[in-house]
Amino acid sequence: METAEDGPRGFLPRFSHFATQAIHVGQEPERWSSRAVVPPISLSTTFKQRAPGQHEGFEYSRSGNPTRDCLEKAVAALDGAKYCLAYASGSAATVTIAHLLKAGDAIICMDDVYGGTYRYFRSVASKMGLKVNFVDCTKLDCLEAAITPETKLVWIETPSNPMLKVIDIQSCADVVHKHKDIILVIDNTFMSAYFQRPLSLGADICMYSATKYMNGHSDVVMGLVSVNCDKLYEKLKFLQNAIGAVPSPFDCYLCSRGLKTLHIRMKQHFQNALAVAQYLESDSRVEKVIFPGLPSHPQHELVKRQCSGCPGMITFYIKGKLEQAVAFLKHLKLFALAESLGGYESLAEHPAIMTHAAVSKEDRDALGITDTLIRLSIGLEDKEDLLEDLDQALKAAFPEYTVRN
Ligand code: P1T
Repeated sequence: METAEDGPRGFLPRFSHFATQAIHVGQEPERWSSRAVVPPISLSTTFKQRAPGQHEGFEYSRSGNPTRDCLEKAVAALDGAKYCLAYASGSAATVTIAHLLKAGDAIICMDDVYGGTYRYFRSVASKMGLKVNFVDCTKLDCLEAAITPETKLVWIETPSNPMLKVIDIQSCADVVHKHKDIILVIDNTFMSAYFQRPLSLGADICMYSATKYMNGHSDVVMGLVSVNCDKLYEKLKFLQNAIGAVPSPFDCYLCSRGLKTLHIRMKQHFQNALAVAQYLESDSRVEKVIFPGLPSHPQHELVKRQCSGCPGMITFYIKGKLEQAVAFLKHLKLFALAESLGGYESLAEHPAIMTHAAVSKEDRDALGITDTLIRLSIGLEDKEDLLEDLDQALKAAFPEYTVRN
């Protein structure tokens, strides 16, 4: 289904030079006296100055670190951005961005977001005097109607976690930027830099939980933020140092390494996820499948216009009740029952009990995060093995059932 130049049929063409940039930008051996081809891990917390205030760009490792700098330069290139900044986690990046605001300011947040983002906005930021309004940003008129003179930030995840709603970034940017002081943030965690470039579609900030696809190996917790605006960069850089939620040099090294294969991994995640989504959609033990790469997804045409592919995230409703959902999850053998996503290994989880437990029952019901909703992160295993595992877990959940495909 892929052509070398254009990627999957009907989707946005691949971004040019992506793989070359992932492998080379920020990693030039000439940057180090040893000319090491693999960037060294710079563990020193402090850097010797020639005279007070005279240094090679690094003073203290919280304010700047050579290994972090390699990673930030590479990610900026991959996002088509001027700057990138790394933080200790995706959540730390969220908190740091929220510090751009002051008490009394208001945030509009997409109604369906990662449970931890919801928890931070609802239970923490609100205590610091920030007003937060959760809005379904797939509906532009709802977004427009929610904007008040106090609104200073619009926070969007696309596709959203866990309902995989797809939001039109360009149209949201057009609405938001009618007002000159509002910052549009796109949480690009699910798509990764490989499939979606929010800054080129009008977003002011592109952020990631790099814990997911960007690192891709489930061994680093990290956040990344890319911007083009000099002023915004200066503020976020100041906050990176002032708040101090920075990643370790070793984690920066690992994430740089993960990025080198992002383009290969994302293509395979997409292929595997498409096979799993098609399988689930045709199975009578499954109520409904949500995967933006399927024509049945309500924003399938938008995703093709906006992205060059889809990641390995699938959400589906199993038939029956909580009992069937739990039985299915308990019987999976290859898929690990675990939170998180975007690694090479396949994971399954129950959003209502796990990742989105912090979302109020009322909000969960309104969003459709029910007892029978299951989220899959499709990894890079052989797809036949994934399908076999899903099938045997479905059989265990429905022992009396005759499959009618
Ligand atoms: O876990 P952390 O690196 O702090 O990132 C938080 C975060 C931000 N944005 C999105 C879209 C996310 O999915 C996450 C973390 N999500 C999970 C742990 C999860 O299982 O959904």
